[in-house]
This record gives sequence, C-alpha cells and structure tokens, in this order.
Amino acid sequence: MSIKKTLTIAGSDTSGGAGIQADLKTFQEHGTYGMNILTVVATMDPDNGWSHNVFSLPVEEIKRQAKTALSTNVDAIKTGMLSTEEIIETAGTIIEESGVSHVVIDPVMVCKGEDEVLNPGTVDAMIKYLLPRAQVVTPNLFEAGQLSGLGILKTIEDMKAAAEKIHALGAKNVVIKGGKQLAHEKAVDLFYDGQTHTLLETEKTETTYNHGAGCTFAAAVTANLANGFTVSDAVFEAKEFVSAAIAHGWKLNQYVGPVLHGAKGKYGAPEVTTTIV
Ligand code: PXL
Repeated sequence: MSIKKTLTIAGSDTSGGAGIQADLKTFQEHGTYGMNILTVVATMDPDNGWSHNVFSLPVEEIKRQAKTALSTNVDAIKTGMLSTEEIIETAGTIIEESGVSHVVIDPVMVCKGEDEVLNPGTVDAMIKYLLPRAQVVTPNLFEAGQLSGLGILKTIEDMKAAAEKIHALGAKNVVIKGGKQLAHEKAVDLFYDGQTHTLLETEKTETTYNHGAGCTFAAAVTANLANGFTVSDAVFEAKEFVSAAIAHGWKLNQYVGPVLHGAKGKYGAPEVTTTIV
C-alpha cells in the first residue's frame, strides 16, 4: 500500500501549536506524508503580551509553491489561515486546478485570544471561493455564526440552523466545533452531512492549554479522508484525536499552552459518543 499525501495551504505558527506545524504533526501521526503551501508567517511578541503579527506571503510565491506541491498528485488538501481576499481566491483556484476531491476547509478567522476578524471581506471571500469546494468545512462557533450570517450561536438548535445555511452555500459536510464554549455539560461538536445532524460529545477538559485544537481537528479529518475513511468515520476519529490532544495540552510559556498532537497514539483517546439530534 502506498503512503497517502496530504497537503495543507496554511500559515506558520512560529510557536508550533497551530497552523502548518499542527497540520504536519497531525498528518504524521495519521501515517500520511505531509506537505505545505505557506500563506502567512504568524509571530507573537513576548514584549507585548504575545500579540500576534501576521505577515502575508506574496501571491506569486504561494502559486510557485502550489506548482511544486500539486506535481506530486496529492490525495487530500486542507486550508487554514488565509489572511486576505486575494489569498483566499488563490487557494480556491489551487484547489480547483488540483482536481482533488478530499478538501477540508478550516475557515480560520481569528487566533485564540485575538478578537478581530483577520480582514474585513475575508468572510465573503470564503463563501465565494472556498465553501463551494469543501468536502468538509470545520468552523468554530464564531466562524459558523459569521459564515451563516446568524451571528452569535448559543444553543444546539442555533448550531443546526447555521450548519444548514453553510451546507446550502455549497459545503457538502459541515462540522461546527462547539467545544467547551457552548453552554452544555459536554464538549460538543455538530456534524451535518446535508441530511442528518449528529452530535459528537466528550467530557470537557478543564484546561486553557488548547492552542492549535482547531487546526489539529481539521488536519486529522484531512488525513483520515486521504486514508480512505468515510466522512463520518473521519470526523469521529478526528474528535477522538483532538480530545486526547487537548486532554494532554501543556504549558509552553506564560502565554500559550498547545495541545499535544501525538497524545492519542501515546496515551489513547477519551470516549466519544454520538447522538442523532
Ligand atoms: O489557531 C488558529 C491559527 C491558525 N494558523 C496560524 C495561527 C493560528 C493561531 O495562532 O498562528 C498560523
């Protein structure tokens, strides 16, 4: 059996927990061969409360990377931080030209701890260029509220309504990560395949060391699809994988605690239950 090739179009998180670092570590843990097209370099200033700076690469350089990566016949593509409308459009074109059908869109809009949307206009660009090409889209609560136009989502019913709107925008499968933010006793995600709403639940982990969880989840879905899983099996395993990674999150410094990407392989995963709602 040949090794599957997984490609992420995303930013570098210099602190190593999120971005391409999370993606490549997660691809490796799933036995796939990881590659990347770098879009931005994110740095954090220790002299200024770890505030983020996002440096975008020129689109020409992004296209040059795409030519390299796509010459290898990749099996699945994931997107992460895309900082401008032009970069989002470029990512959409790269996906289209790749002919790859396993496409996971993680619609990153903010970094944890930062509350500004990356750039006005990026939400509309994601709707136009990325959602119609998504086999799976993995917004968090905030991102799902933005993409659906429903604003702040508070309940499972809100999440269901948002998932249906995002599906209608062209994404074939939608996973809304409620995580521990939702007022619910478990850490809950909602999976919608256009027909059925399924809740995936785990026990909440009381930790703030969860930096990179979103990227890790989407990367796990991507690798699972490359490895031939069905979408629902890919999402279920990704929930196990990220729940283990969060449960073993750790303190990198006074500002940030990343998830432990390799936790499931080392320590096993918490139980995930599914319920049709
Ligand atoms: O977690 C979102 C995220 C994605 N990609 C990059 C990041 C971050 C947050 O820090 O730096 C590159």
